[in-house]
Amino acid sequence: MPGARDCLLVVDVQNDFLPGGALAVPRGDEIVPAIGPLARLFATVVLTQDWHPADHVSFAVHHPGRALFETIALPYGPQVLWPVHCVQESPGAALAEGLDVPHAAMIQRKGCHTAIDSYSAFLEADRATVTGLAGWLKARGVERVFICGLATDFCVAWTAGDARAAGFETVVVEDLCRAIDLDGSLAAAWAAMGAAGVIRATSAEILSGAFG
Ligand code: VGL
Ligand code: ZN
Repeated sequence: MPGARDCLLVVDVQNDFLPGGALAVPRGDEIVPAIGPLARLFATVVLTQDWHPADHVSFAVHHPGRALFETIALPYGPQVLWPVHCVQESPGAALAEGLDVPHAAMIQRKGCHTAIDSYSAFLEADRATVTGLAGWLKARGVERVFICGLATDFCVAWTAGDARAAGFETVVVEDLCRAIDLDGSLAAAWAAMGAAGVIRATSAEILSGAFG
């Protein structure tokens, strides 16, 4: 069972990533009711919130002549162009209604800088700007991070890779994630997470105590 050194990180369970939202993740709504019961096993729970200014660099609308979901080169590297989503304080950026995690002590917002995207809850896309989450977790004695949420192949995968890089044991709760899957991005994300030493588990294994 999860203990004092464990944290559950719930990634981007926000209206815009649910069916009907601006950047809907297929079947993203299916995971929402199951997160509360899992979260009750964890004393430390962190929620993340994609939180972009309206003029954010990742929005295709700010790149005339470029198509939605196209990848462009920015000073820090490749960037997928997304629909306008998770604009600061908009209803789409709000946490999902059915997310029942009252004891979450921390909401880590990310992607707040106009010129830098951040799929990861730890390190922005320039791979230099930190959010401070690693320090927050370490100050609380967290050594192992369990991750669920949206989307498997973007914010979950980047967060998991950076959790490993920051020295945390990292477990992705695979049934409580859903993917966007652009051009093979889901398979690539699982391969990258595996190579980084990220472990996969199911919520049933964790809830039953079968996962150490
Ligand atoms: C995400 C694309 C753009 C995510 C956020 O939460 O996976 N994906 N912004
Ligand atoms: Zn975003």
